[in-house]
Amino acid sequence: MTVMEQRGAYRPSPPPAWQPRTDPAPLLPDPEPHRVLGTEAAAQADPELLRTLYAHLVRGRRYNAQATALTKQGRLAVYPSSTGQEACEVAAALVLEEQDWLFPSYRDTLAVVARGVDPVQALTLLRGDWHTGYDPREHRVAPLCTPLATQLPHAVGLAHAARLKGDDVVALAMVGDGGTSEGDFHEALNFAAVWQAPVVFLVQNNGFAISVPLAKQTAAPSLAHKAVGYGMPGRLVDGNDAAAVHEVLADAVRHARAGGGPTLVEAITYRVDAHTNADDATRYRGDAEVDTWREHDPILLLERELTARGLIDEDGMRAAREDAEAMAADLRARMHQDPVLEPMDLFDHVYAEPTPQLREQREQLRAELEAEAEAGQSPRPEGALR
Ligand SMILES: Cc1ncc(C[n+]2csc(CCOP(=O)(O)OP(=O)(O)O)c2C)c(N)n1
Repeated sequence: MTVMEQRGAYRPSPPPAWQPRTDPAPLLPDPEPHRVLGTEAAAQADPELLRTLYAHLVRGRRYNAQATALTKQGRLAVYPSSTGQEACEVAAALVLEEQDWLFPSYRDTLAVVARGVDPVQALTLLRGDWHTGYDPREHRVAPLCTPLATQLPHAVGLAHAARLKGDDVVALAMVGDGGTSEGDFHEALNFAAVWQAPVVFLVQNNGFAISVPLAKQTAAPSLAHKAVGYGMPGRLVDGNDAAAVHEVLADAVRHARAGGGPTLVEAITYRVDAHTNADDATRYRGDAEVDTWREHDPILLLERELTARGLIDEDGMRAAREDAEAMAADLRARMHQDPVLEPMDLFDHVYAEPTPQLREQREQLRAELEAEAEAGQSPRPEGALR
């Protein structure tokens, strides 16, 4: 018998212990991103929700424009605009209950503000201050996270701990398409699924990780497909359709709250502005591509729906713009006031118990500042030293 004949005769049977753990079919994302606006499903959407989403979207866009202007005026060190992605930002904040937690990345200031954080406090980090600017516990919003994807294991840990304690808490963690290539993404999703932690992962696929397009980032059929490998459902949604993003995220939050475990949601969207004010996007993409996405703009899509259903008129749209303008004027005025910074704060909130080295450095700085103050070299405000 030839080797080929022997192989042909060999009929392998599965090893005795093997059986599929989960049926992958229900976990697979639908082939098309979920859409609501402009479809028959839009008739079912709650008019109040659509109006609320609209008001937040218009405010969000104005906030991005104002924050970008503040970088040019030297009031902000850097700003990663989310213009074009407002639907994801706003929906992520609005689907959560008060007791839930939001874990944003550096691009998600709008979600942080929509969750109720003061618009100025939300910019503290990007202003170059050394602390978060807001109390994460007050609004249940973790610090805006600059290292890619590290917020994801934090979200899983918090959600898992809450579940062990019997607290009704869902964590929603936001990440970019580039962030899905990080080890932290893998570890977070793996643990979340194994522990069935009440977490929703929202990937905003905005096409780029700075200059790296998605095609160079991953060979996966979609980012939502990655969910299946971890044993959680993957969902695809049109990230510029605020009603659709809200619906898909709300479903995922409900599922997590009911003990159903985590979900990975991929929202297909587009970053219309450059990566940050320090980036020149014309070096890696053309205007034609950006223009195509401008036609699928989240505010435009919602405005068309609201108008078609007679839920908003010119006056309503003007009122939303005026409200956004007032918010921007307040932001501008407050951001133009110099913050009172206390150098000694540098050592706070680093460790629960400061190390001997930190204590030593702290005393060294205190001595230097006191010497400066005695020599009259430091115009620090009264009471700044402690
Ligand atoms: C661990 C880590 N590696 C590299 C960087 C540098 N970096 C900052 S933003 C970015 C691109 C991230 O792209 P994506 O995750 O798609 O998010 P987006 O900026 O598009 O929102 C990179 C590589 C970082 N911040 N953290």
